[in-house]
Amino acid sequence: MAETQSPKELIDRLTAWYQPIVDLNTGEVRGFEALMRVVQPDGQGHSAGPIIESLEDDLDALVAVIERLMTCIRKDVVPVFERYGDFYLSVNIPPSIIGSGRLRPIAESHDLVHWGRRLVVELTERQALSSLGRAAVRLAREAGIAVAVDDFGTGHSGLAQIVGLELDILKIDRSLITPALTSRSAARMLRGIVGLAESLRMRTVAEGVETTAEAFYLRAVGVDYGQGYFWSKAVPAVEMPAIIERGFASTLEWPGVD
Ligand code: G
Ligand code: MN
Repeated sequence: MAETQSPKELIDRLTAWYQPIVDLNTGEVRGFEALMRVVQPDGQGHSAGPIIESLEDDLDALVAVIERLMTCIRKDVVPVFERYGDFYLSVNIPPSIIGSGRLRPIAESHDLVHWGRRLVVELTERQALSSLGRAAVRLAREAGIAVAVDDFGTGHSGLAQIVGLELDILKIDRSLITPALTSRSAARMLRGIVGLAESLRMRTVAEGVETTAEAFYLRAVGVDYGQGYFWSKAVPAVEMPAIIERGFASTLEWPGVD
């Protein structure tokens, strides 16, 4: 018999895991993206995407998901913020939450407002360009929280509109990265996007980096940071300090010739 679970039961199963974001020049960890996971009895973390999608039209349930995420961040990340100075935390927050004015009270009740400069809200390209998304960008920045455009390259929305928004970080989708290694026109497009971000004073993060060749190429074209399985999947919070201390410098050294 199939079990049906209430939104609350589904939400209680969620926990946040953290994927490192790596400086392509030094290999140091500059940030983490918090990703919601459902931890299985064998310890594996499965994506919470299907659960969150099933709640998409239920604003109160979405608020409860974000409450849960903030509770995890308060417990997991604030002690790491206190111990290590220089990294940020990215969170995926639906614009409906920010636009309805619910983000700041949630952040306040979890004592996170004070960390505002080190928190980054990620909105997908598609979300950022909707009217709700534009309002959300403004509200997040007014609350002192930085904003990243996620999945850049998947929204078919045109560069011109992104230029009009005040944004801090551009996350370049894997679909723009992989072809750039083999196609000259795709490489030109990637370079153009990096140049645009630079002139808008936005930091760039390459998403979904999986190979050494991609990491070296991205560094060569001037992308700031990378995120992807090449360095690490999302990990449970207890692994964050070791990852910060170790960093990933060795992955960005040219292979030794001797
Ligand atoms: O779009 P967003 O940044 O929210 O996507 C994060 C998702 O991408 C996560 O579910 C994560 O597991 C997945 N992901 C992270 N790193 C990689 C990678 O190197 N390759 C691929 N294909 N997916 C990745
Ligand atoms: Mn994201």
